[in-house]
Amino acid sequence: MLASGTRCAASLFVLVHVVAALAGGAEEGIFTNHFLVQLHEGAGGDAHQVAAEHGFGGARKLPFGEGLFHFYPTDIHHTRRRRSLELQRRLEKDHRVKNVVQQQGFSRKKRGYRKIDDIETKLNDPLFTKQWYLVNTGQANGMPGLDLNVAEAWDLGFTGKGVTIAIMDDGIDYLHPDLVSNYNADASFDFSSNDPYPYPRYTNNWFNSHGTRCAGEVSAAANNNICGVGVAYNSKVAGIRMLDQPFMTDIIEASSISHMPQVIDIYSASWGPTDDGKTVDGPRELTLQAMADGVNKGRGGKGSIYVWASGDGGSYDDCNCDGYASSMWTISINSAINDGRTALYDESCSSTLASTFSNGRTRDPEAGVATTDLYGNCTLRHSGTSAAAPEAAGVFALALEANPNLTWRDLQHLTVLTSKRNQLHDEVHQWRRNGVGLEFNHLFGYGVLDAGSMVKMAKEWKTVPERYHCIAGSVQESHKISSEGTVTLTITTDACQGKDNFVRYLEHVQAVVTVNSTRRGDLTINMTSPMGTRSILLSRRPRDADAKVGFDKWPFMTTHTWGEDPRGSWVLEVGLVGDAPQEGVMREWTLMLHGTQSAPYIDQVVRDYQSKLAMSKKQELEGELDEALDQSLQSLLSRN
Ligand SMILES: *[C@@H]1O[C@H](CO)[C@@H](O)[C@H](O)[C@H]1NC(C)=O
Ligand SMILES: *[C@@H]1O[C@H](CO)[C@@H](O)[C@H](O)[C@H]1NC(C)=O
Ligand SMILES: *[C@@H]1O[C@H](CO)[C@@H](O)[C@H](O)[C@H]1NC(C)=O
Ligand SMILES: CC(=O)N[C@H]1CO[C@H](CO)[C@@H](O)[C@@H]1O
Ligand SMILES: [Ca+2]
Ligand SMILES: [Ca+2]
Repeated sequence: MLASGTRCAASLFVLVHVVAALAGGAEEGIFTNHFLVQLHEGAGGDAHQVAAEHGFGGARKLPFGEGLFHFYPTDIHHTRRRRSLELQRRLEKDHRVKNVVQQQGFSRKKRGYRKIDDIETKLNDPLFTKQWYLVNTGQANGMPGLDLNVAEAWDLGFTGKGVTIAIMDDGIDYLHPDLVSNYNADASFDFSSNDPYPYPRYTNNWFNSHGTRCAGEVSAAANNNICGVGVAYNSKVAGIRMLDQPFMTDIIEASSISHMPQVIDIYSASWGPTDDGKTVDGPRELTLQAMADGVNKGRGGKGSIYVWASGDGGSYDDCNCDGYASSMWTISINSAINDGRTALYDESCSSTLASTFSNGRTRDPEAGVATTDLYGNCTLRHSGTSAAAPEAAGVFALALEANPNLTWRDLQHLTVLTSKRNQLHDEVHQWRRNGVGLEFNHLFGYGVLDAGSMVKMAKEWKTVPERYHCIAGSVQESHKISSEGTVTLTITTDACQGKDNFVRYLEHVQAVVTVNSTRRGDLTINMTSPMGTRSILLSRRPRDADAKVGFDKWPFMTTHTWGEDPRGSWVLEVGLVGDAPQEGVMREWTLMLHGTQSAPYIDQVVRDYQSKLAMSKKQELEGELDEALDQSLQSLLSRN
């Protein structure tokens, strides 16, 4: 041990010298008052003594090899510019000292970290520095660099010009001085009271402030000395008031979602079925039709963009039981808090595509979302996944300005490719890579949106190839499920190969399931793709005691197999977990594949695309080359 330790120390010294020599030329030679000192065998006990005698503050034993110490100065923050040869020589002459290297100073920036002063756009809006979700410098004890990277998109000149975002909510205070200049009155409507003025109804607890707060996150004006700034501060915002009536109807939803689809580009919805952990509900007939029409005919055929909050039901709920969030036609957005953790109200599910930011856990009032509030006020406390969806709408507005040709599917591809793990941390679900190397998480989706990366990729993006739909197979026999045993079903498919609707590169996958049980909330369903990616389609919902309805042809959706080759065997596992024994009957599983026949990225600027993807997806690997990712990317990029 000792011998190898010594050898290690010796080679370390060689290495240190070489590195110092190499770095010397490149970096203006800043030297610190810190020394790497190796003491002769047996002199270790005197390290502090030796350090003190030479004027150091102290010595710290280093674990890299025998007899190695860090001699540090009394004043840690003081750097010197030059090598102190004299001190070096004095140390070298000391008979207890074997080797000495003065430590050079070089800079290592936190990834993605930018000082607020580095942003070229100088903004005078008083709340801008509180908007950590735009530029996170560590305000409110957050993680520096954990933000939407909007500054990079702004620096490139994209601020949402020419893009209109509708906030489908409880109205907008369109007289607010920070919203009035960006308000698009012509595209606004009040479906709660059938008039063109979606002004929020007054209540003394300001209950109807939701829409106004969401609007500010997207389109609050910049550089006007009022509140903060929107993600897309030169975009137009439309108000669609539709939440403020005793009951929602299919007509109100459908009318809202299909309101002026040639003028409104993006619809942001921060609502859905009750997040009580026992509801299974989704869009009704008219609304489904309106959504289908939106993606097919909206925006001149490029498709309306529907952004959806994934839900505030916390770990008791599963957003795949929310048919709005789990729809293929919506981009469903979850939230992280300012230190990268999940918010306690976050639901997880396999249909979430990506995440933005909101508040939670920490009591710091400045860790909330700063935005506009009712009656000309500002707030620091906007919250929930409600606050997350409009941030995404803002980022998508920047991307649409960068390339108005983007279709609704292009935007989903861009989201998958440019969202980042950054410093997101989910205590429950690991980050995993799917069969083509894309990293995802069951709660955060493909990670946090990165506006800078997205606009850069959007600028050169070529529309993805045509989309096909293949019914890969269906298992229709009844299978008994019990708490004792899981039911495992398999569908082996060629993904309609040889037919017109062959799907070779996946986008969304749906598992349409009919199952009932004596306790619906105890059902769990997992599905594994032929490339080995396991999606959790349904997790336990302890509050859901339904014993009658179950799931009736419910389309569970996963985004986690994006880009994969669907040919082969898909495995569905259905089980019952929970405290009491339960039973049920699995009656149908139909597997629906959606995606392209030709490689979606072959028409992109492959070289740039590859390096960008490599950069964005590898950021967290600290530059280590990930061979597996490269290889799977090659296969994704090559024609089949
Ligand atoms: C959008 O499409 C038009 C027509 O195909 C094309 O001329 C234009 O260059 C495209 N713009 C971008 C940014 O790709
Ligand atoms: C589930 O469906 C089966 C077959 O239709 C039926 O016999 C059973 O009673 C149902 N169980 C529950 C809990 O609803
Ligand atoms: C599905 O996966 C989850 C998470 O790994 C696990 O807890 C659950 O038991 C699985 N369910 C089935 C039916 O395999
Ligand atoms: C909480 C808060 O700031 N309230 C203000 C909102 O705006 C009205 C009208 O300007 C003020 O009177 C309130 O004090
Ligand atoms: Ca402002
Ligand atoms: Ca929910």
